This record gives sequence, structure tokens and C-alpha cells, in this order.
Amino acid sequence: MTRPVVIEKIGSVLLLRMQAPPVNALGAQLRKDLQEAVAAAAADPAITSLVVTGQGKLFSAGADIAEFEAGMAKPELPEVLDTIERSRLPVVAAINGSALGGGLELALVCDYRFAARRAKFGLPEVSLGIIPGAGGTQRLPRLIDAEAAIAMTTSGKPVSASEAEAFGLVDRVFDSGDEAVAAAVAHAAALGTARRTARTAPPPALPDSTDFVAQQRLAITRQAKGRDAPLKALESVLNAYALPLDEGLAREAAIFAECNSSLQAKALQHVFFAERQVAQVRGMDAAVTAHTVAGVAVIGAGTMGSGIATACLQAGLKVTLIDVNPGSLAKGAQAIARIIEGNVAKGRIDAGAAAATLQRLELGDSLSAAASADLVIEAVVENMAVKQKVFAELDRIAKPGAILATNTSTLNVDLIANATARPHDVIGLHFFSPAHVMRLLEIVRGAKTSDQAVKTALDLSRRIGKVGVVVGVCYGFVGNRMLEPYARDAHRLLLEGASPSQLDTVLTRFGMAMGVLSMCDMAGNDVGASMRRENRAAIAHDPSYCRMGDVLDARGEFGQKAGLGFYAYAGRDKSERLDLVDLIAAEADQLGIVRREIGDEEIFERCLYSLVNEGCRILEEGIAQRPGDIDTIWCNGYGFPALLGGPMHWAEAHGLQHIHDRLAHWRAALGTYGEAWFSPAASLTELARNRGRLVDLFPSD
Ligand code: 3H9
Repeated sequence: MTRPVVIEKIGSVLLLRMQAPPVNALGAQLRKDLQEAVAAAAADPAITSLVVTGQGKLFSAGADIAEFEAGMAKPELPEVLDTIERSRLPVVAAINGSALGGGLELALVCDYRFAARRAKFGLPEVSLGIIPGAGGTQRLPRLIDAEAAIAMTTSGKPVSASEAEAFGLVDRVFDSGDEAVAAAVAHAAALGTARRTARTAPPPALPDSTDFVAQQRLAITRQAKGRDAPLKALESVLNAYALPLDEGLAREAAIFAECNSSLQAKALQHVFFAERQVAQVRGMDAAVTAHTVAGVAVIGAGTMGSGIATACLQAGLKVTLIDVNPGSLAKGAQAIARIIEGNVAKGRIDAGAAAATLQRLELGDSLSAAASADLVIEAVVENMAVKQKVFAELDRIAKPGAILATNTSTLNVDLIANATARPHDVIGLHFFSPAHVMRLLEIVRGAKTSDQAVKTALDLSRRIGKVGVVVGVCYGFVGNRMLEPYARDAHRLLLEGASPSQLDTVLTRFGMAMGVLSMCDMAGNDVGASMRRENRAAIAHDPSYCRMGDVLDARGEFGQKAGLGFYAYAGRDKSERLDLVDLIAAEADQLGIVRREIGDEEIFERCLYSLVNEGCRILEEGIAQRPGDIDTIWCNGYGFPALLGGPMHWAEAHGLQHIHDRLAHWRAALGTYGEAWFSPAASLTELARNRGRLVDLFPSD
């Protein structure tokens, strides 16, 4: 077995190369080897100095996050870094690639930092609900100015090598990792045994402004959006200015431990691993490779089609945007140009890059323009007959082996696939609007979809910067299927007496990015109504089903785009509609629903527990592979707060038994409506009875 630290003696310099694929995480064996190598070098009179570097793309991604739940094995990272810092020999960090978290903290205890230009430097711990716990909050302020140190520690955002050089975090920047290593070795040799500075030197003073700290605290609180870790990180950084190093380090360790045992940290760390586990798809032939995708054709130049085309163009792909309606095609092309040029205005790309991106776009006014594409993504109207017609035609036009994808958000992918003679090449790629922004991509595997098509879709999602989650075929797949009971009950609660703003406030107070009725207005009440028309058979038994959504649709009150919906809009500003109360009351009257005062707790339980209940059914049916896949979908596509870990993680922390019992309560309390919609899922009932955990029924692997 290869050791995680490879040691090479170059003259009097000992080169320590971390080699722990894929990201050189500082796991137990690596820490032990590093500590032993440094200690042995100090005892060896033939060694004058050391260089630490990494193998591969990264210097190090930091501590091994998988260790956090059970606690870090000995030697813990702070202890290893302390050994390096107190060594009698100088150490040069040759930062071949990104240095994140504990990886950056390792670089900070070195005397000099030489970096490759591609390297990024960051302390992303706050996004895991923790603070840097191996000296980052104490040593970074001793090296760079307070504002930059606070920003790096509390935002988690990495900086580039040139920014790091400008801050004084890095001594020299090189074009490649190899050059950085060679220069570091030469520098270490020239140093002899001379160390650089006293480790305990105090940091420069905080900016001379009485309200500097107050301003920082305010800005961080705003950006934290309910997360505790950023303010804890600030508290720890401020200790660096008030306490001697060793005392500051001890406080940092205590704050780290406090954060790491919090529910937020558990939720955010769950989200981190869940997002990565989605790429592991059960039942896939590991030997299958992805189809090469150089050119993509997108059919339909509406909002979704142009957004998908933009996402692909921005990732460097060649795109043909196709629409048989010349007006729609021109509008779609303009929308794409606006987004790309907007990126120039925002300083994200330069004008040359924007021109090159737009040059990769071709327009076509008939499906035949898709003939040479490796991947075709259909984004036409959400109607089965129309989609089947498009796929039957594509079957004749597309080249053999091309992957044919539908961007349906609810429809049966198998029925669409069966319109072709090559259903194995057909797959669902459900993008979320705006498609060039939203991170989620549901990859819908049909009954006959080949492993190669799935692999290609997973590769594409990564390439275009999205998190692709493989799901099975059912109405609405995972995301929209769960949205259905959540939104359905919100609509029903309106008829029973809640107001749109009461409903939405309960949900946003819980942490949802947006209330469900605001979301309906944003997506368009016409879109919701048209989806219901396609699914009429399943909902016909409930005349109250999303009644207000249908009423608004019939009145042309489609939401934001119409200026009226569940709210009234002036641009993006929304206000309550007083006239809606009478409209809702009249509908309730017709349906024989007695209106009453609805408490916030009832809204909370009925909407959110219905969401969880549907999640359980989806797991029972194998539509989602594991609870973490559902969490990934809801955190990335539906604004569920990551600091609660996603609906399934949250449900477990909140109490599965309680959720089951309250669903049973509402089933009994809400008459025929309750009986129709509130039966607890079989798996939830079983888990409630046995006081079990989701993993008991739905193992992660
Ligand atoms: C820390 O350092 C705490 C200290 O301050 C104090 C301690 C006392 N640990 O993302 P990818 C795995 S906290 C364990 O797909 P990419 C990941 O799960 C740490 N595993 O690759 C995946 O596994 P699998 C602070 C890790 O190229 C595989 O590596 N650091 C870790 O798209 C590939 O990951 C961070 O928060 C880790 N630290 O992106 C950095 N990192 O193949 C977290 C990755 O089994 N990591 N894995 O699914 C990242 O942001 C990205 O992984 C990175 C690479 C940008 C590095």
C-alpha cells in the first residue's frame, strides 16, 4: 500500500509529498506519517530543512470530514501542526494546488509559502457548520490584514493565488506546481536551518475605527442567513487580536468542538456528503463509459430552452438552439446574449470570452438542425402528445448513438421513449428555472434507459456545474412529486382560512428560500394549471384540489409575469391582495368548506409533514435511491435550507414518530380531505412503530 506521505531526500532537504487521493484529505495515517517525518528530520543532523507539497490537483482539501462524527483519531491535526511549527527546522510549503481548510492551516504553520498559479486558498469550514479548528483563525490574522482574514474565515470563499500573494499570504507564485516545488526545494536548501519568525508574534492591530467590529458583525449576520458558524468564526478571529497565540488556539479548539456538535454542523456535513454520493448510482455497470458530448441541440427556445442552452454554452459546449417559430427563436437567442453580456458587465468574464461563447451558438428553425448533435435536449411545451411527436421525429433525424433527453418536469419518460425505436438512448434531464443558475439537475432513468445514457448525463451535469441526481419515473419524479402535496395543502389551507402571506411567512420563517405561494406566482399559475390538466385523472376525486391556482389561471392572474397572482406585483415588489379574500371565501363556500382561523403550527405541520410523507413513499418505490438524494434535490432545487440538512435529514432530527402521529391526527381531523391525503406512508408507520432511523429501511449504500 502506498503511504500517504512519500518522503524524498534532495541534498539536505527532505521533501514530504502528501499522496492521499482524491483530495489529500488530512486523514489519520497521513497526520501520523507527517508528524513522524517532521520529528525524525529534526533529529537527523543531515537534514537542514523541509518542503511539504501535495500530489495531484490539490495541495490538500483539509481535515477528513468523515472523521468529524466520531471524533478525530490521534494525532489530531492541531497537534501535528504544532509539531511542525515548533520544529527546529524551517519548512517551506510548495502549494501545488488548492489549499483548503486544514490544508491551508498546514501551509500557515510553514515558514514560507510558494504556490502554483492555479491554487486557491480558502477556509470553507463555515459551510460545514464549523470554524477552522487547526489554527486558521489565529494564524491567518497574524499574516494578513484583519479585513481579509475576517472575510476568508467567515465567508468560506476561497481566494486566488494572485490575491493571496497580494494579501501577503503567499510569498511567491509560479506558473506550475512543479516549478513551485523546485523553487521551494532550492529556497529550503539556501535557508540552511534558519527559521523565519517567532511563532507567537502578535497580529497587526485591528483597523483604527471604533465601529469596525460592529460593522463586521452586522455584515456577517446578514450574510449568514441563520447559520451560526460565521459569527463563531468572527469571535475566534477577534480572539487573535486579544489573546496570546496559545490561548487563542485553545479558545479556537473549544469553539470548533461546540460548533461541530451542533445540529447545523451535522446537517451541513450531511449535505456535503449527500451531494457527492448522488453520483454513485446503484445497478450501473462500472465499466460503462460516457458518450462523448461536444455538440448539444436544444429544442424549444422558450425560457427553459434558452436557459439550458446558456448553461451548456457557458461550459464550453457547442449549442444549436432550435425552434420552428422564428419569433421565439430570435427571442431565445436574445435572452442568451443578454445573460452572456450581463456576465461581462458583472466582471465575471471579459468581452473576448463572451464573444467566443456566443460564437459557439448556432440557430436552427427545424429539427433537422439536430442531426449532428451528440446530445439533444427537448424543452418544448409540457404536453405528452407534443413531446411524443418531437421524439418520433428525432428518432429519424438524430445520429445513431445520440442521447435524446426530455426536459419534462412531470411526464412519463417511458412513454416519451416509446415514441422512438431507441428507448435506451432516451433519458429525462429535468432542469430548474432559471436553468443557467439553478444547480439541480434531475436525471430521469426510464425503464429502458442505458447505463451509458445515465453516465453521459452525470458527466454532463458535472461539466455544466450542476449536481445531477438520478431518479426514477413517476409523476413529477422526486422534486415536483414532493412539491405536489406540499403545494396542494397550502392551496387547501387558503380555502380553510389562511392567507397567502400567513402561509408563506410560516414557511420562510422555517427557512425555505421562498413561500410556496410566492413560488407558484414565480413559476406561473398557468404552468401549474396546465400540469394539473395533464394529471386530471389522479386528482379528479378532490374538487378542492389547488382550486385557487385554477381560479387564478382562469382569470389570467398568472403571477409575477401578469402583475397579479396570489399577490399583486409592481416589478419584483409584492403586496397582499385584499380582493383575494372574497374570491377565496366564495370558492370555499361553493365547496362547502367552513372557513376558520388557522394557526401557524397547523400550516407548518400540514405542509412540511406532507412533504416528508411523500419523500418516504418515493423511497419505498425506489424513485429516489436514498434519503440523501432527496435532500440534495430539495436543497438545490427548491430552496430547502441546507442548515436543516434537507427534508429527510430534518424529519429524522425533528422526530419521525411525531411526524407520523401528527399526520394520523390530520387524517382524522380533516374529514374526507384528510382521509384522501394524510395517510402516513407505510415506511413512516414502520419507523414510528420501531423508533427506527431512515437508514434502517433505506441504507445509503
Ligand atoms: C477542516 O479542514 C477542519 C479543520 O479546520 C480543523 C480540523 C480539526 N474530507 O468534491 P469532489 C471527498 S474541514 C473527506 O467530488 P472536486 C468527497 O467526498 C475541511 N473527504 O471533488 C469525494 O468523495 P467520493 C475543509 C473529502 O474535484 C471526493 O473527495 N475543507 C474531503 O469536485 C472528491 O470530492 C473543505 O471543506 C474532505 N475534506 O472538488 C473542502 N474533500 O469520491 C471540501 C473532498 O467518495 N472539499 N472529499 O464521493 C471540496 O470542497 C471539494 O471536494 C474540492 C474538490 C474542491 C476539494
